[in-house]
Amino acid sequence: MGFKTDAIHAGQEPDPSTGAVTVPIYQTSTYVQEGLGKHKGFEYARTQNPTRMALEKNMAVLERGVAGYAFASGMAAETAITQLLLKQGDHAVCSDNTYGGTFRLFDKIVRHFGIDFTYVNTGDLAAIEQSIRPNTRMIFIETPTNPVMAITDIGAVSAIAHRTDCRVVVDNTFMSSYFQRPLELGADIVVHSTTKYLNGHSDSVGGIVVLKRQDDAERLQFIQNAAGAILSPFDSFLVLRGIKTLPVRMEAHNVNGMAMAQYLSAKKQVQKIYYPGLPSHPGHALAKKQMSGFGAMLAFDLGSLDNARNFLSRVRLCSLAESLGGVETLISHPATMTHASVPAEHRSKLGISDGLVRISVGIEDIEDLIADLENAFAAL
Ligand code: P1T
Repeated sequence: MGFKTDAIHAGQEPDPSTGAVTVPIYQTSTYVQEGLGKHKGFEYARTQNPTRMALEKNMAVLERGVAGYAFASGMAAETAITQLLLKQGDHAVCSDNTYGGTFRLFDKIVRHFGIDFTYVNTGDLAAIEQSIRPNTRMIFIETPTNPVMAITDIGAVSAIAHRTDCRVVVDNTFMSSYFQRPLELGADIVVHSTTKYLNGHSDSVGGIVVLKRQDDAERLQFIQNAAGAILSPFDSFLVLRGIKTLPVRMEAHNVNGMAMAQYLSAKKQVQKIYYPGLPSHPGHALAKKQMSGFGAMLAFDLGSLDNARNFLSRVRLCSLAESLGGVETLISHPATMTHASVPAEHRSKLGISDGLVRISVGIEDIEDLIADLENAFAAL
């Protein structure tokens, strides 16, 4: 089936007891058993829940994996991946530019279990080769990165990793499965914060992991149940519903993202702009090759904290808020918000300056968004 058909139907059958077209919210913690060892495959809702399992099957199809597992947040999903791939004495390589919370998880929690991390520019393949050790078990990449939209070649990194017993994990949150499918490009595991484009309406927090290897899938299913950070039935329902319109939303985001990038490129107050759809972006050619759209995340540098503060204090239609990927436009200041946990020195090396503003362009009328920003630019 085509992607749009799968987005609506994969993993979902009319409810067997009523014929309900939409997968119901199975809001139950347990299931009655007919006798000892006699049940319909459902014992306890941490282990099995039909609403969550429909979402998991749907995402396994959309990402072309063997199975998917849904978690209580994007961070819970990433935590489960570290539990799957890493043990004491192992080493992992990670993009030096990821969502700040990913760095915080690895640096402030996972590292304390005796696991060593090397942070590299994963756009630099030679740097990746050099960072690999005999005990490297995971390369974690985010592409495009949050917030400066740097692009990593998923196929090339996978080819390097697979010379040894090392898995490639791709955080696909920014592109969603609609514009980029890492498993098809060679990666082993894909993770999303479903909080963003998959759900798409800024009303649920969740995460999902899709795996290519059956052995990894079986182990992650065990971890999901044993560690227990499952997505709730209601949140599963919301994400499943959101995914039905993922293709149409992403197309609309893409159009607005490009229009916004072109508008910002022409503003004299913008010192630098980061959007992979612009030919001036260093990752443009690679982005064109491995993604089928450029999305609607972009960042731009206003030169100073004062400029960023003044600008952000004047937006009205665009909401000053963390998060991204909803139908409404959100605008944020990475240095003090999403990336505050990244050391200042490291931030400035990556381009996350005090003047950097990030925008998640929604699907409102672009003229209204531009009018809102015009008013904010007038303060600078
Ligand atoms: O917030 P949560 O659902 O736990 O997802 C974490 C996460 C993982 N990966 C990426 C690329 C992300 O952007 C996020 C969360 N990001 C934000 C909250 C933000 O505003 O960037």
